[in-house]
Amino acid sequence: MINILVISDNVELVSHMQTLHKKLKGIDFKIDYRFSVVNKNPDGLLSLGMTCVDVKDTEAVASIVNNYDLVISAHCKQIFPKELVENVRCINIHPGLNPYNRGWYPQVFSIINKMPIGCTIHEMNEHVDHGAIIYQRRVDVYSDDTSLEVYNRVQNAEKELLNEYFKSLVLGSYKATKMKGDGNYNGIEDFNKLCELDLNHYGTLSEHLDILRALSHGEFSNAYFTNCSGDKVYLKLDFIHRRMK
Ligand code: 0FX
Repeated sequence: MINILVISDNVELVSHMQTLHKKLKGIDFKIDYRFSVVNKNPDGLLSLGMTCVDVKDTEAVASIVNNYDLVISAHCKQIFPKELVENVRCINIHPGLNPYNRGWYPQVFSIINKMPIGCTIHEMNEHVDHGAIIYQRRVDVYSDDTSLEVYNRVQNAEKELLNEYFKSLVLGSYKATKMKGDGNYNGIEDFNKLCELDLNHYGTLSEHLDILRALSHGEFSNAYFTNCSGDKVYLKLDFIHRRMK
């Protein structure tokens, strides 16, 4: 029996993975789903039958190591500790094309620094988004994309990889390849810094459009400046397309 634990804070990925169990026909397996304890809004995950786990808790880690053969992290809000990744096979589904823009919100940084973007399924080690690469898929970025369009394209690519390789991931029948270099990493503090617009920043209009579209993601309030009354004023880009025919 292969015992699998999926730890995810992403409703869409979990819903998708739950449709893939049929791909494991003929394999003796059990899959449990958990969300991370730091998730402040787990309603959607609770409605998928999930319960919570704290991967920073020593007893929880020991229990995972003793009871599971494979842990799949699918957009988990907690970073897995060394004790977990070194004692059970852990793989991560990451919304970025490692080693480029590892860490937070890869597509935001790719829109600005033009590094490739896509998704990566990789073995986990103690560093963030860093282990050997199992499967990857690159996606395009267009000049009229905001962060949201690129993110949706990345998430579709993640689902495609899962459709194609779920069985191989469960069985461990893949060849993982060491990353070519460490690439670069962006933390949440880099994202927060980007959000605080510097109104004296010099650059081309194209560079400024890139910053604003990278920080535009549906209903999220990201980019802001502070007005003369000391209030934060948030802004985002909304592209309107007109066909010229
Ligand atoms: O599932 P996910 O892409 O993110 C999760 C975790 O929340 C995150 O901590 C972890 N690093 C990642 C691998 O998995 O969903 P999300 O809703 O947190 O973010 C989705 C996108 O939404 C993100 O790429 C950029 C955008 N976003 C998100 C937040 C919270 C914003 O533009 N502003 C925000 O404040």
